[in-house]
Amino acid sequence: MVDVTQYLQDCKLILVSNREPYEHVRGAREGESEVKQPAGGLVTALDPTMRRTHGTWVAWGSGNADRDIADELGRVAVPPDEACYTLRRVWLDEADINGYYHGFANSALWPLCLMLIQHFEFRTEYWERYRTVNLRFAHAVADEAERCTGRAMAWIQDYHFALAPEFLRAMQPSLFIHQFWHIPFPPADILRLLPIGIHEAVLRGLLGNDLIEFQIDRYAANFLDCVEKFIPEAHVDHGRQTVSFRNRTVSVGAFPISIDVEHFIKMASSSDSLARVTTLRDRYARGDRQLGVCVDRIDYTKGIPERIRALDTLWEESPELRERFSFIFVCTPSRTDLPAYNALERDVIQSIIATNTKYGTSDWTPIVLINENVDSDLLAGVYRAADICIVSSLQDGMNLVAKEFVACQIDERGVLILSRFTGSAEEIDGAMLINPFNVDGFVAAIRTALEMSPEERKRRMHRMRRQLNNSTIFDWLGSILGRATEIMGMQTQPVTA
Ligand code: ADQ
Repeated sequence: MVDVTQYLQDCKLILVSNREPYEHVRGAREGESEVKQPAGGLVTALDPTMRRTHGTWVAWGSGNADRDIADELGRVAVPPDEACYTLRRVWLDEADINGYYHGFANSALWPLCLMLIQHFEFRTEYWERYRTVNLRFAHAVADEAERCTGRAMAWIQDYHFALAPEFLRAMQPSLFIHQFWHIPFPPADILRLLPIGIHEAVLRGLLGNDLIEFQIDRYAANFLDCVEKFIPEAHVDHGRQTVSFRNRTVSVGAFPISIDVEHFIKMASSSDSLARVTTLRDRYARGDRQLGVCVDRIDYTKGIPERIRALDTLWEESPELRERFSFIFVCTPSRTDLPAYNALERDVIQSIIATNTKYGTSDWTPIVLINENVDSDLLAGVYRAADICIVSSLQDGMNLVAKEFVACQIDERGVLILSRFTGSAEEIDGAMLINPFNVDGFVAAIRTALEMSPEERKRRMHRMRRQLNNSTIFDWLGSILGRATEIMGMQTQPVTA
């Protein structure tokens, strides 16, 4: 494993994210609270780094008992059983959550960056709240930086904080600030759907960073194009991937995120997991029947209706393929405060019921829906049991499900059908690439996957597993922190005459 602490020996890491790594929630009995650690790749990867480097994590205090535990500044030592680092909670009221989080972040920036503009909605009130909350976060980070006796670096996560870097830069001019953008960055013609003045403000906000990390080069190039078009006082160097802006240099680059590969392999190899594989295959893949799997948050970017349509078309056009395979859909509800997400969930459930009614028999369920969040060790067993995994995102910054499936394919029997509009498609070599909008191409890919020989499956999966082993979440962390400290070093070097 890459030792990321080597980069932070004399530098305090102040991490900023919307979600917190530990949430205190009220227990069943009055006065009691319990701690929850939200599932997800980012917390899993960054919590050990924070534990070892004793930094500070600044995040929204979203638990209903969070205030009872924190001090007057919102600070609390975590993990609760073994205090290693500081969690600084930023408080949001209902109007903040509606405007900043559901509003500008999830109803404006999210659909815009994912280029699904039919879902894009801009309200001035959302924008104003987003600004206010970004400013509040910047104040919290600046205060944490001031408490440091030595050097510090602020590392901001994602599209919730496009304005915080500029605010923070004004408060702490010499602080090293960088940001990882988890989702795509759109081309200029899409970004300019934000009102005049707003898209420029988003770009100027981001230019408060010293380094901006994107998933793949194309998103970095889109960002540079947008800056060139909309920020006249900035000078873009496409070759070096830098922007000269307000007497500073902002670097951008591609740093594809990954997963804790070893952890997934370990979960998939466990005896529990093997037992689960046997049960699942007995139930859904007896004889020569095959088993497919899909895992997503129910989000309009994931192409879930498109996937159901492709399966339905396949069973309609090729009756001989009915009863030959079943699909497990592990779909967890997401952003349920937004009407578009509720409507999508209803639509997905109804379409699955309709498909099952149309083709199902007493012995065969075409699509098995698990409509909830499933623990990652259970997920590892499902990935291992499958013969096919479909990732059909209409757009996706990276898509970690594709990597999790590859990691858990210990027996190398599975085929990965992967949308070419994911960041993963540009990294993983060995998947069957699809365009989820092209119904016939999608159907043909599922047909080819079903018919693929065991040797060909093994050959492809083996190649993907080898690549993945060389590109884990720790490699990602190491390359980002390595680049950040390299730039920091150049900034502090004395200028020679
Ligand atoms: P997401 O849009 O959430 O992430 P993805 O990368 O696929 O997309 O990550 C989803 C994670 O949630 C995976 O770890 C997956 O296992 C888990 N998950 C999904 N459905 C689940 C379920 N039903 N039960 C349990 N776990 C489930 C954003 C960007 C992506 C980018 C990541 C990381 O949109 O493009 O890859 O951040 O940068």
